[in-house]
Amino acid sequence: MTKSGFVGVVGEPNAGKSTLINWLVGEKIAMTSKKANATRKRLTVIVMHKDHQIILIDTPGIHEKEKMLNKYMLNEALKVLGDSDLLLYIADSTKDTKGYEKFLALNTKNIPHILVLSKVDMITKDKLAQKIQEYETLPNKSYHEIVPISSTANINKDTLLDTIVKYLPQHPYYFDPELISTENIKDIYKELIREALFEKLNDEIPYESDVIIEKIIEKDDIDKVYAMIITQKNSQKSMIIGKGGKKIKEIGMFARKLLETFSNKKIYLELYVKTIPNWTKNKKMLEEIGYIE
Ligand SMILES: Nc1nc2c(ncn2[C@@H]2O[C@H](COP(=O)(O)OP(=O)(O)OP(=O)(O)O)[C@@H](O)[C@H]2O)c(=O)[nH]1
Ligand SMILES: [Mg+2]
Repeated sequence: MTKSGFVGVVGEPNAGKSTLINWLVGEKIAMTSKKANATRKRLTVIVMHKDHQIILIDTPGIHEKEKMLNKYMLNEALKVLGDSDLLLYIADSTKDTKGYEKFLALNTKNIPHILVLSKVDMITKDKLAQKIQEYETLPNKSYHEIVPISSTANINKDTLLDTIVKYLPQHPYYFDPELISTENIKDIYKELIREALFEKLNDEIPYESDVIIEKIIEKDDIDKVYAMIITQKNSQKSMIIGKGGKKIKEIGMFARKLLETFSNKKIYLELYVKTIPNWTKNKKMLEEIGYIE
């Protein structure tokens, strides 16, 4: 009677997808940000619940923009729409229903989905009831259930996990139940360093920057991580470094804490910055960073 399956986590940018995944697995593994369009690539996280295995796939927010990088991001989300056993559509409860209506048009394979109303700690009970009503009265709605949650205020975690399991297929475990992710350490560290860029930099800089992990030397008690931050313009490079190296030091300290919390080890982190003009629009460069398949 074991159940196991792939659960795509989709929704608009900033809806709270990555925060929800970290909350369900109980580890800070996916990068999150108050700025939208943070996640760029799929990320697989495995959650065991009552002897069932839920394989969650984090995705970039569904949005349309012209840049090649943004097209790649949308494509990542669309692939997961087609490939999953079940979808969680994460809808920010403080926003309108338009994102969900767009999703319905994209879900052409009619993959079963649960509508997860996120951030309910930010609204009153009355507003929540009203929001649920709005979704219930949509003529073409096709979710199996609505589950209101808050990842930051820890509301309805077990209800959500039980609901996910209810719609999972019967299947033996796909992965070792000890595993929390199929990603390699390089990709996880890269994302956590990207979170530091999103946290510490403003305007277009986080969107026009990325991280390439050059080398990790793993020892029992310490990981030495050598990473390159790439950005599009020399002016952005100067901002990332900051006066007397102040900014890059802040970025490094913030990133190091995230890496240490994740790995439970001491981290030595060396960062340097390189300008690569127009890398977000350059197919070859995107491939090198791992964004185009
Ligand atoms: N108050 C509140 N804030 C939340 C909750 N969940 C997420 N957030 C905040 O919403 C913002 C976006 O969260 P993310 O998890 O990065 O959103 P996302 O859907 O992964 O965004 P993209 O990767 O850009 O598509 C962050 O500032 C989170 O702290 C919640 O339950 N309550
Ligand atoms: Mg995200």
